[in-house]
Amino acid sequence: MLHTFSTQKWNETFTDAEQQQTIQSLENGGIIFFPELKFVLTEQEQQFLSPDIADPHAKNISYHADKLWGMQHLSDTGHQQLKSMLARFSHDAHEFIKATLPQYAKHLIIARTSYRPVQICGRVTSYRKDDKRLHVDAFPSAPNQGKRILRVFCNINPHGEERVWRVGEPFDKVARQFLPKINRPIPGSASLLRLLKITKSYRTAYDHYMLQMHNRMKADENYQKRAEQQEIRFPSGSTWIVQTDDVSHAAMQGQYVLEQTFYLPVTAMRDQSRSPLRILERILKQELV
Ligand SMILES: O=C(O)CCC(=O)C(=O)O
Ligand SMILES: [Fe+2]
Repeated sequence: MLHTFSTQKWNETFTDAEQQQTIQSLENGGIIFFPELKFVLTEQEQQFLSPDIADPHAKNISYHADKLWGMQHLSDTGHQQLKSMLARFSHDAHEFIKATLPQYAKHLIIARTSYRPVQICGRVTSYRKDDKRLHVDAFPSAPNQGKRILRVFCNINPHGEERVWRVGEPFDKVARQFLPKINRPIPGSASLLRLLKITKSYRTAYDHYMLQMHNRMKADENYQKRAEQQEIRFPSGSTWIVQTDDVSHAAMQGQYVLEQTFYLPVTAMRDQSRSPLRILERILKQELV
């Protein structure tokens, strides 16, 4: 499950053998883990180590295309400084993916950066938004037409608190369990969602099945308890890379994490037959994008 590397620098070079290991591990549903790779905040950035700067209505503080949202109570200067911190993390995470997974580098699409200063444990939210329940990622308003969701997480907790995850069954097993309960997409619904601006791009049949799996996994209390799962504790000062469309996960406890999302076309994979897109297509015996 975890493949551990002793990397300490965001711009470290990886040997050919290590690059083979990282890509293989990731495409087999593993998590690549860097227990000694820290993101060090400047003295000025440490002012952001407080949950009070997060807008309680937003899930996270987000940064993309030079815009910041999901924050509150910041002066103009604070706003700029927090934006710079997220931009700096985004840059480091991108450099790091180029080093660890160079085969992916030129195909990567840089998506949102997030900062999560709120303690997860005890946070109350609707079941669909509740990441304390096992799920595979699928974004309701941002369909990705089969592209992989590749994420870099870094625990920056200043009090040594771990980020505690549960990791569930392999994607193929999750899919075989939930697909039989999911209806086909309603013809015309994807165009309507796009027209009404509910989705930012076209919700393909793939996106429909992924979102339904995400929702049904979270809704199923029995599944949450009974599914095969294991706890993983990511220490503060550690970093991990995971494809969250494929790896069933739940975040149970922890505070202060930075995260960078990338999208990757399946054609950039070494073995695209392992992608959720191709797995769902094999099970359903039809093209989904
Ligand atoms: O915040 C975390 O540790 C992970 C939450 C989660 O499920 C996600 O970001 O997809
Ligand atoms: Fe998730």
